[in-house]
Amino acid sequence: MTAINDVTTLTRDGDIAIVTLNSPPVNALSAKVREGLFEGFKQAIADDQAKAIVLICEGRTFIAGADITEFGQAPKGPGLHEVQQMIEDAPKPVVAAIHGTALGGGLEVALVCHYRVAVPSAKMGLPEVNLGLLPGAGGTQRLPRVTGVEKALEMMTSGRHASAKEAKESGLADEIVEEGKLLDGAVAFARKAVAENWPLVKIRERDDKVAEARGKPEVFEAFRKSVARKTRGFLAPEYNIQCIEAAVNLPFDEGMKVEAKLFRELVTGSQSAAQRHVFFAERQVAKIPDVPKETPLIDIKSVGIIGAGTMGGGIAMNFANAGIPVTIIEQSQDRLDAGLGVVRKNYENSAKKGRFSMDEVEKRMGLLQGSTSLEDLADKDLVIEAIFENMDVKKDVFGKLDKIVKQGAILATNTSALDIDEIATATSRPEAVIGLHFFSPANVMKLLEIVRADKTSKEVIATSMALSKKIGKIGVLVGVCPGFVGNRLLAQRQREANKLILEGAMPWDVDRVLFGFGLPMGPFAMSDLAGLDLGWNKETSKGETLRDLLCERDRRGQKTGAGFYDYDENRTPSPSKEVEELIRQYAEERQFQQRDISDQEILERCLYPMVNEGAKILEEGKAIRTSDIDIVWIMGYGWPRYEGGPMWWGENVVGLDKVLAKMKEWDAADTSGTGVFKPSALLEKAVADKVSLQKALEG
Ligand code: 3H9
Repeated sequence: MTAINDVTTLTRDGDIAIVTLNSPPVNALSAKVREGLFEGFKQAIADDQAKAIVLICEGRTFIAGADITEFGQAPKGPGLHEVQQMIEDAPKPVVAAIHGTALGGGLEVALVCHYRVAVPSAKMGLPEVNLGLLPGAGGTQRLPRVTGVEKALEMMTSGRHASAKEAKESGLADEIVEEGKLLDGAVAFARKAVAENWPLVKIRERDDKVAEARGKPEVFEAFRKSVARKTRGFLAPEYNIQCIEAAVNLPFDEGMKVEAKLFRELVTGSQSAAQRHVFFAERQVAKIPDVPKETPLIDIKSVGIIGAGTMGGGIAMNFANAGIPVTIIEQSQDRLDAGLGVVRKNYENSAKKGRFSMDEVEKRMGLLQGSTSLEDLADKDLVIEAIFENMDVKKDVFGKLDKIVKQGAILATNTSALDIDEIATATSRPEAVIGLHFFSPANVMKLLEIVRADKTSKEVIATSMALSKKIGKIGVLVGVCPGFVGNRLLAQRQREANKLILEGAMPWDVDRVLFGFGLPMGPFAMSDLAGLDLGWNKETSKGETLRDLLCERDRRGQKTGAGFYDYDENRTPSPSKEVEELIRQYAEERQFQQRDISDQEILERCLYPMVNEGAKILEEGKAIRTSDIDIVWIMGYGWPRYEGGPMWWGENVVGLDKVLAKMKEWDAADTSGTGVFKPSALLEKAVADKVSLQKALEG
């Protein structure tokens, strides 16, 4: 055995050389790995006794891509293209042996090998698009030459990982070998290639699959249309498509030039920087400084949920989907039946859309039990209260749970607004109490705010974080404060949006600007969708707010065909003359000066206060790090990933100094006496010290 460097070894099994990489955690193509590959292959090629070469990785996976932490740094060591050329031009067969995930640059290395074998559990993909990139090591030119254009388009614009089975069917893998016997299988395959004198396949020389799409621009146009909605605002999907067009229409080397040019543009651009930030933010968020990884977890084998309304039913589905039995409690059998009926309908709709079978519907429904007695929660490991927002009622429920539910269980509330420390006082075990704030629809939305109260134990926090992963959510640990993190930021935007329409902007102006920024919809379209009469009552309406006035005219949102907007029978919105007049009159009566408001001002007024509020949340210790706030808004509110989240955007796209200057300007001009624009002390400190918010926070 020869140690090439500390991440690469070269060995020989008879006449087969084996280059092995071992660079945890994911064998990413760092300078060291590239150097190991370069030297390892050089020596294996020079070894006359080696008739073929196998490339294999140790640890949990084959190469999972370029080392993302190296982007933006000066290049060191041999370039990836150089390594690839040596492999592709090797005068003896090279076989990639794939387990885990061959992703991005990892798959691109496998694609310059002459053959690929994989175990059944292996996955392959080019997920660069999710980092705002395109495969920059020949993947855009080679993948379509293997799989054909349509599959390549779909895989590269979605970043999806294909299974080994699919890879075999599409030609990405040449053979599937027995799980756990990858090395033996790959060596046997290589030996066969030598014995039978198989050709040294260079994918770059293949033309048949791309030729099929030549002269058919409609293939690309149709594809662009099909992904337009999903990819709105993102640069990378379109750039990936252009590279595949180049693969079809240009010779290989020319296609490579297009790939290199577009890759450079993306990797130096702000979208990819933001999306790479989100990649690491998603992984950071699980790390809680004072809750070590070794913290013991409570085994959650059964769950109780109080409330079979929209929220309770949606929450229950998450656990049933993960195979965990749930008991749902309601006050009456009628409500229970109605709630479970809605859950069943949801599952049946999913089955109709082909997501799973009708048997699966029954299996999941079989995990859901209803009851009208809290006593049935006695033996549950986790109980989640999901009833309406009333402190007295919640405290009453928690007092009862304290007496009924076994010791050691977690008592959680799904409140989105109330003080969890106060709820915990209703029990004799505040260490067991935590907030699990699901977002609606709870079975769909990825975000879970995990709200740590003063006395919540580390075990309860660690278990909640682990559980969020198990049910397919991204859990973000936050502290108790009004609105927690997500809604606290939202309230800033909502307040300014409401003011802007009294100062001269129209609801559709505000919505257009925020939609254009990349959010899924603006605040007024959102209100119309949710229903303006949420919490509004005809009998008690005082006609004081715009909402009162709209509801009194039966403009209660999409469901009544009118709200801030007019809606046609397809629920397509259009600006409403009636609403415009109503707003102008309302503003006039309250002596608001109406003026022209620029799109830029709308954007700044709606979003800068969110950045300022995020900084306040950090200084109060209600979120652990700036990137956690970004994750809340990306996962829970649709902040565009290519803008990195509100804190990233404020810091890297706008500039903290600019945000601070505006906050000061608005604060000085504000006569309301509410201090809503008061700059955060942390923001002031970061700007004064010329450091990031995170740095300012850490000291
Ligand atoms: C590319 O290849 C560009 C080329 O086309 C062009 C070149 C010219 N680099 O996710 P996990 C870290 S772009 C650096 O928790 P899992 C990760 O941060 C790349 N670090 O594990 C984490 O660190 P920590 C295309 C990386 O088992 C640890 O590894 N490839 C990289 O749930 C474990 O990760 C991709 O986009 C990396 N490439 O999932 C694949 N990848 O422990 C990106 C991971 O300190 N990676 N880390 O928090 C993944 O999708 C998942 O990590 C993977 C494993 C599926 C591999």
